[in-house]
Amino acid sequence: MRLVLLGAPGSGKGTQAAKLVQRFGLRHVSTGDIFRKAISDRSSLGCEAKRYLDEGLLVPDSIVLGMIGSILDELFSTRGFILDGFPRTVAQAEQLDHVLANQKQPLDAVVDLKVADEVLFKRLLARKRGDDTEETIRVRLKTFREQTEPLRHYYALRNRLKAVEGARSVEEVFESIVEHLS
Ligand code: B4P
Repeated sequence: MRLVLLGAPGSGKGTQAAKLVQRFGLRHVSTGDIFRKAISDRSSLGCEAKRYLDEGLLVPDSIVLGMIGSILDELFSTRGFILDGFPRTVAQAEQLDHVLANQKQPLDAVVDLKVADEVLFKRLLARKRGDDTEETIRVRLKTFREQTEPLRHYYALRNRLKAVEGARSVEEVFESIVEHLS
């Protein structure tokens, strides 16, 4: 199974990805986790990414696209994968399509976790991660609307989008995703 998890910051992509990995034995790639590890390792990627994460902005496509190619290539030998937080822009989605087409391994589904902004705000503030200040959250939600939300249309046109109401308990959201996938 090859999945993308789409959704605003705090919609529960990481939370649901962990459960999907357990249930289906898929490989999990979170670009957010990759950037946070690079920052804690003080690598050159981390130094570049840090200022964007700190400000609530997306890391530029030039950096993401340079980094993701080799990671995607490794995934095709596995029994399936979840991309959590990638793609986040149309340019990233186009690159992913290109790689998937070369491998003749299309996506099975793009799970779109829908959660209202007030709920996202509360969840992110409660999470208390370094990039979860009030001001940063405001920027991240605006960035999502402007740069990532167009992917809903992109994947709907390709008949891949599965919308899931994400403002329910973790277990209810998970069962609803599993239902969409079966
Ligand atoms: P990410 O790591 O992808 O994080 P996120 O979108 O903030 O959170 P997620 O949706 O995974 O929410 P979570 O499960 O944690 O991105 C971080 C940053 O990295 C981005 O802002 C960007 O700068 C950069 N980045 C990443 N990928 C990029 C890309 N491809 N291109 C450019 N830049 C990129 O859940 C949030 C909280 O809610 C948790 O505390 C959780 O416990 C709680 N929660 C989850 N589900 C719940 C539920 N059903 N009920 C109640 N609480 C719930």
